[in-house]
Amino acid sequence: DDQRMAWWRDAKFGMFIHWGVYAAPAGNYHGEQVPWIGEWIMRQAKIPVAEYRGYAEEFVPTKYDPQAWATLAKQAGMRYVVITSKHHDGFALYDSSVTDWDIADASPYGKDLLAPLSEAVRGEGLKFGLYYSQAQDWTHPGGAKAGYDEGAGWDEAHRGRFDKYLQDIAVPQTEEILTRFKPDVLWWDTPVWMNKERAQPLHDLLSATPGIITNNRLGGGYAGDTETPEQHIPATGFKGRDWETCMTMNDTWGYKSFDHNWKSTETLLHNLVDIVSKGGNYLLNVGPTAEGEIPPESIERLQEIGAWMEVNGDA
Ligand code: FUL
Repeated sequence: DDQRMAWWRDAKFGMFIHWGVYAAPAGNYHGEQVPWIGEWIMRQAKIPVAEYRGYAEEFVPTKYDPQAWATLAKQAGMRYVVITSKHHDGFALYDSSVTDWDIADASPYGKDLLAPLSEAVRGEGLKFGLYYSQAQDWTHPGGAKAGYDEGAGWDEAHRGRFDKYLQDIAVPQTEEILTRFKPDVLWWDTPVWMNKERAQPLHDLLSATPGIITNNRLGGGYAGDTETPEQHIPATGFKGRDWETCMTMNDTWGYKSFDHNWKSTETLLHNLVDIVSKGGNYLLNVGPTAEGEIPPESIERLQEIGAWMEVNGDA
């Protein structure tokens, strides 16, 4: 296990990428600025499934330049990249064969976004990881969570059995992403209503994937490899556990047009040093636009971090 974790422990610093259809509304719905994190807009504004699907028409990342993203991460001193293969809205950034709610079938862009990024990232010598929202899926029946009954949401279209959703969508998609993109990390999230039995098939898929590193958010009592403090730095590290703080550069993971609350480069560097001194990793987020651009404020900060790394980094 020490051998499996070696690259990750050595990495210290990674890029998180939250990218999907929510970047099109960018926090705005019917002329209103929707509060809170941008990738939750569908849930926050209770947007009906059929209407939300329409945003895929506007998610057309013609300016997507995976090589530029890989170079940016590399030059900032990051050693791995983790991108949302599917977030809570259920939209896949690759051509999934189990649904048409994906970039290839639902967006005019019409082709996979993940393989080009994995090639560019790995070409720079960095590791490539995938985030996958296994427990929340606000598009496929049975996957919505709205604090109501299991399998019910804010739209009739949500009605369905959670177990059926897991079997029809989450398990086959996990299998797809593992075999197609061979990620070095599988980053689960928000294990609402997961239990041992439900997590088991997903856990089994990972067991059959040598070398893969996973976090503590599968649910069902599976500890995974890493603790995942979110948006904060713990006072001390975790005894005997690997850990990674994930954090936004402003106040949202997914792109919002009106979030200008950027942390300074100085703060980001202090965070990195604080985390690394306690034995953790820093997974710092960028939220690209629907056109496929990382916001200039993020690029600027990553470049400044890179300049600091040139003097103070170890590679
Ligand atoms: C959370 C999610 O609900 C957020 O949208 C984001 O992905 C964050 C990293 O994890 O729990």
